[in-house]
Amino acid sequence: MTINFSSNFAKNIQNDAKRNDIRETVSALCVAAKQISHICARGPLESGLGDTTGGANSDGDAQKALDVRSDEIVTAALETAPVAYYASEEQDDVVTLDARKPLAVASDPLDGSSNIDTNVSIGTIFSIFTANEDALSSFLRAGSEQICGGFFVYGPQTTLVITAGDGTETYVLDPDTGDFELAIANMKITAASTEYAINASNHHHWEPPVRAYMEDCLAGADGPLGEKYNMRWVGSLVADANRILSRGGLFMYPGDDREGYQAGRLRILYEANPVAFVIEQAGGLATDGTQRIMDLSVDSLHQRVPFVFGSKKPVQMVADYHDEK
Ligand code: AFP
Repeated sequence: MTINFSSNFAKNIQNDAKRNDIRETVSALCVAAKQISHICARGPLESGLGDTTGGANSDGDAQKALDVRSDEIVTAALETAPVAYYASEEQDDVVTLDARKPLAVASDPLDGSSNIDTNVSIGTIFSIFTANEDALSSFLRAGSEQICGGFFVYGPQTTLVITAGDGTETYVLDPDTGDFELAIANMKITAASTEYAINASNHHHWEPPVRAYMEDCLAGADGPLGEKYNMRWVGSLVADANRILSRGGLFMYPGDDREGYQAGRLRILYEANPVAFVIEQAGGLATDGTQRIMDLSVDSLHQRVPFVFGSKKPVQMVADYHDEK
């Protein structure tokens, strides 16, 4: 046993067999997360974690050693679970594990690669669907079809933030027992917040609505928004998302005019959709600036999407700035 599920977890999944399939798959992901967490905890004692392997993922990002190792660990764990197909940031195409099995899992096995060598929180993101006959169509579908989603954070604690469509929960890997224990049930994000997360170094590449909103935030209490704003940017989506779940806030990775960044940097299948699922289930909002992320069509495995999420009020305000454009 690796995780002590709450009595609430997946209780809305009427079909016992599917509920058990989800539990088995999440348990397998917990086994993988424990291994990755252990490697992260050893850090520089595990030489070369942040070294590039010479390979690149489908997006052209240089693959780091821990990216590839995490992908191998997640794949091996899912081979023990009721999972037919696996789609990963580190694999160009869908991997068929066993086409007879009922589920499909998409993952960013190691989120926040740029922070690997800096002892800053990184993580693993996952999204679970019911498998279709065909491998690819099991993933080219709207995020609203997810049956479970979440992410692990490898930080001061190793945590799991997860939803199966009936609220968002946080589990902590208890170093004394080696099991994931429920720590926070039914998480709720504050509706209002004056804290934002964006990579401000891209300011001059932003579209006018994003630039206008950010400049009004920076204008502070004497500005049009009449409040002092604060900023945080970790460079690991899982860490920024976890902070926003904990104390509210706004995250933005908008599209911009850099080569290849017209649709932002984050991938809709295994980064934006699972994070949007946990954020919405905790009472927040998640959009591409205007549209609900989980309503958007997914036309390719590594499709990028502008991503705005967090407390309802600021996310809605960003949409208003786009409407006023
Ligand atoms: P990966 O290293 O897994 O691609 O994750 C990094 C990331 O996708 C996400 O975790 C961060 O929020 C974002 O990129 C950081 O982007 P910048 O390096 O442009 O700030």
